Amino acid sequence: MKNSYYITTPIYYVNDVPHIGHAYTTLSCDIIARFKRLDDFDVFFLTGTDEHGQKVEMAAKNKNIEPFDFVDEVSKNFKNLLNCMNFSSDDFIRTTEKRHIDSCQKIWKKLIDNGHIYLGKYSGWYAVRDEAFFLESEIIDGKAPSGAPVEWVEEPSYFFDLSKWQNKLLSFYEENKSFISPASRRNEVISFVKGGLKDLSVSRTSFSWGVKVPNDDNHIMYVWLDALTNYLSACNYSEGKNQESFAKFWPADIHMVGKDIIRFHAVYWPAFLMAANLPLPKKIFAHGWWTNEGNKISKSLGNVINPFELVEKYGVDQVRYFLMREVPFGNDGDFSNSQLINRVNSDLANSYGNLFQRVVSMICKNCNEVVPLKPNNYKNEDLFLINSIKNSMDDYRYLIDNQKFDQYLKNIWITIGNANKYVDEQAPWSLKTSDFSRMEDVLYNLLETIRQISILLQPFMPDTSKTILDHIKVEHQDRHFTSINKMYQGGITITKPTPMFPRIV
Ligand code: ME8
Repeated sequence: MKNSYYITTPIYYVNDVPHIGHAYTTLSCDIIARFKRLDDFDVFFLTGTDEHGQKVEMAAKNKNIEPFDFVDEVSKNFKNLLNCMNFSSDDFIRTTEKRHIDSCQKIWKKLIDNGHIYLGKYSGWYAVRDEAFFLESEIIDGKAPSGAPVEWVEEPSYFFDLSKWQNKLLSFYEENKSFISPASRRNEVISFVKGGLKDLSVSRTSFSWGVKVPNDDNHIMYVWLDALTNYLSACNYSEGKNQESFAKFWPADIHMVGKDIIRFHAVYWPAFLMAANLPLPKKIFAHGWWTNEGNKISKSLGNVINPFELVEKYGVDQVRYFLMREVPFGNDGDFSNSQLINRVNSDLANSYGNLFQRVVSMICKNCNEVVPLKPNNYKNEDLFLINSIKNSMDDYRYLIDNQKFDQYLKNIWITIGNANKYVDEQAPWSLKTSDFSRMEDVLYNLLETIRQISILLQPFMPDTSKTILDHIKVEHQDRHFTSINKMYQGGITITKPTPMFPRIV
């Protein structure tokens, strides 16, 4: 039986249209999901939309639309992003679905039964933009630490006994060193928890757009308890009889999030789960934030980067490559059109595209469009080239398991660079007259290297890899990672290539 692998994106608020930040988080998950599938895991890749809470209710009100109609409309934009960016998610959860509401009510009852929720009264600050409560001591110049406006809230509320979980959380972080990654985020969370935890308000009464608290219709659940529970809902937590999927996929292998929501995932979520006697996810990875040409991205500044426009302008694999190659995952990054264009022209058009173009063209021109047969013997420089990826598969696995996407790409580009150098050094155009059989061996070795590179690049650039693997006639069942070790079948007829990555002027 295959090993299972469960990966999630945050579920996105439907108060707004998707932007580059949403595309970035989901892209990182798509790459891991595709990699794991090619590496023989049974993958469940979940994304979706967060449709309750005051922020969404207000956005609907501003448009004079009923919340239900509003969320139906906006959540479509997030679904469209999946196609646009070529995301391979297995499920799309919406928090207004019955399966999710049932699952929220189930976990609530469990928390009540286990004695971790009690009724009280909340009075304090609340930031609608962050959907978060703040202590007086956290307020800076009358605002939340994120800069979001806050309002004073006084209302009856149920509380979760978060204060009791401080030591258990700290021991858990200690015993599970990679639970919070990268390390800088781990330190941040540990010092927050060491600072002491207050019981958390987990219901609201001043508005109604949310999941009803079981047995108390005046309250709706706090939107973060509702939202986090999506990770359970999607693998059938609420369905008593049909729990194979839950047994198979829970706990999740990784929740991918932006650094803005680490506290909810690394403090509240494990505490809720422990209190409900449920196993904890294996890892929370918090990536950094993009700015736009040096400025914070915000609607009011009018500098939101629209992923649909970006893909339209530059192409989907170009955008996917740039986002993952430009910035070490976990760090903040600055988006700039000129950098994107540089990357496309130098790494994609000049290096990878050019390698494919010149090798296939030479085969067509010199070998009558037939790929030469596998060589009978190899020189050291041939083996260096054709074995470099084969011998490094465990390194690539390590890089994916540690979210080092830029390093993965850098390593592949070293092989691409070596292949281009091999072309120049072996000079097949002069071998054509001096040693035809050596020219055939050289061209075979190059195509074999291109085959391996394209298999390994599938998670990052699925369309390009498919085009290349189709072009050189690698069968579908031979595109799996175990096939890296199978040598390329020579003797196949191929056609002249068209440029893979047109240069952007
Ligand atoms: O927080 N750079 O939803 P949200 C990189 N519904 N990533 C960015 C970004 C930027 N400039 N801006 C946003 C929520 N993101 C909750 C989540 S999960 C149970 C509930 C990404 O629509 C980043 O992943 O505000 C961030 O965490 C997410 O969008 C926030 O999406």
